[in-house]
Amino acid sequence: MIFSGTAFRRLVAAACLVIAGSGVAAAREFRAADTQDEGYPTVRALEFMGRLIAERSNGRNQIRVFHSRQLGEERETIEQTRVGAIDINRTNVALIGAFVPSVNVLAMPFLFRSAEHLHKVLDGPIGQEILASFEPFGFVGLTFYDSGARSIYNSVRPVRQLSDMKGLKIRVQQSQLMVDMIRAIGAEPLELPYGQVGTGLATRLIDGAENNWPSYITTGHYKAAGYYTLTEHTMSPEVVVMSRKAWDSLSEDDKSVFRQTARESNIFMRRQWQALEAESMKTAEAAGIAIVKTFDRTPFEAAMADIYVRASSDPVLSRLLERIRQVK
Ligand code: GTR
Repeated sequence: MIFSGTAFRRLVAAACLVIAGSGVAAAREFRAADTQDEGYPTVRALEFMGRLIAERSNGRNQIRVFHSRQLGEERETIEQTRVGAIDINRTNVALIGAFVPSVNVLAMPFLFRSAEHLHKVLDGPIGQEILASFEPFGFVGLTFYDSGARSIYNSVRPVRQLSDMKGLKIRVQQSQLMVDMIRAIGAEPLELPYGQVGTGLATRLIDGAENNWPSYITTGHYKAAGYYTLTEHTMSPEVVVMSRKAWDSLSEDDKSVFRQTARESNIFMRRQWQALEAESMKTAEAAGIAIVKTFDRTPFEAAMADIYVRASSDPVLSRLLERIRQVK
């Protein structure tokens, strides 16, 4: 059927009247970015948060999750979130540390004694203060998500001692702190976006990378880099932030719904994380990955001393470090 210009305009006007008359408020869609793939716990947690928000606003607010780097690589999505082009972002603290300096404290090497220690810090006043520290930089910190501990993997040799790191080209996240860490232990760091690590391994641009068990497995990196050493050199968690622009447009009631549902999504995420870590380790074992579990970690820790010396010259960072260590 072909309408004349006038007839088409009348039709549109009539349709608008019907919608307006129905009293249904237009739903608002918030775009959320996550570099991980569909089904990864962070993506599922954002979707969970979205469902709660939709329910609690009677469908008025909707979250649309763009996983698998659909909105770009992590660093770009952080920039876009800062200017308000993306509303919500789930990122690793190591990356957003380039924009919000005090957040870097959570990525410091060998800082947390265990996942329990990390959780106590994140769930307590220090975690709250760090989330609040995002605001002057264009973000609102909503909650943290688990990311386990990061360890080094490569395709060249099993790393059993510090000297085995020498000369290995190791991909790191786009983060100065991560560059410093890998350099400190004698390897050559190379900053690459997450989406390029697979190709980097395949083309031998890099010899390896470092990540937690679930990322090592879900990306398929384990197929190209079969030596995994449990260095557990950092426990940098994930964080969910909202752009200040989107945040400022929310009513006070909506703000508290976003904060509350983000916290609930954190609990939801934690329940899945440990199981997935264990399952991923089993997948690696079944695939014949050479996992180096028992080795002397002390020289790795000692090699990071300069990073701590530099951090302690920053009064804010050094006070935070001291308080984190005191958390029992
Ligand atoms: C993952 C993290 C991603 C990304 C990635 C990386 O553990 O969930 O957000 O930062 O590491 O190494 O780039």
